Amino acid sequence: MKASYLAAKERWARKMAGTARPTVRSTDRLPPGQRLVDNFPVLDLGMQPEVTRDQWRLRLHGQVENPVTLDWNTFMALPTFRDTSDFHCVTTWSQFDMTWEGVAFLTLAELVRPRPSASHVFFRASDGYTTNARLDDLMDDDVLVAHSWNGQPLSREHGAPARVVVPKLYAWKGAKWVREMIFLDRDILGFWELRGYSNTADPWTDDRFMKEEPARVPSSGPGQKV
Ligand SMILES: Nc1nc2c(c(=O)[nH]1)N[C@H]1C(S)=C(S)[C@@H](COP(=O)(O)O)O[C@H]1N2
Ligand SMILES: [Mo]
Repeated sequence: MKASYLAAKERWARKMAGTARPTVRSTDRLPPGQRLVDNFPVLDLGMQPEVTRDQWRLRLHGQVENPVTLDWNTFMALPTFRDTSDFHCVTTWSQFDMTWEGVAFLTLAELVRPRPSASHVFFRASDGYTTNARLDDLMDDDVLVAHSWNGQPLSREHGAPARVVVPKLYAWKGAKWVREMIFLDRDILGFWELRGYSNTADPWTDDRFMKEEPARVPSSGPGQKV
């Protein structure tokens, strides 16, 4: 097991025990090119699917030992994780101290047990949106599938009933209305990653756009086929 993973897991365990301080990623809390806002803008593809808790399913599969499909009750029966983190959108707004509640990615990973071959995760959402991330970036103490924001259940426009939050990456890496996570042994680009946004999406290095040649956009449907 990687040392970085063990360190993340230890930080997370301290959060679960209620003895941790919020993660500090930089002395300058506002990443380059960002401005602080105190509202919570809505960004989507022009539609906000209505997904009830009864309809909602989260399917985790691919390069894992134990693929699962969680319904709302099974999801809510997993250990609750509450965490406060900063949120950075590539369109240059950031908001500090967002408190999310849900299930830690580390808990979901423990449940499905990624195979050694798993290196990336591809996310699908109910509005057709897709995004992708490296498993190493997800196996961290502040990544979760959230059902609540600042003490209230997520509203429809912010991804109800549940969304992914990956605070250390630009916010497009967190799928609202998430319904599927596919563990892969390779990287497959998601919606914005195919449309010229950076695949690594690191706010601290102003890593907004693809530096190489823009990826080819497929003519039909968002994202690539998996
Ligand atoms: N399903 C889905 N998830 C999504 C998006 C989307 O269009 N569809 N937009 C992304 C982008 S670009 C951002 S900045 C954040 C915005 O979350 P918010 O609308 O709650 O602020 O959601 C991300 N997750
Ligand atoms: Mo965004």
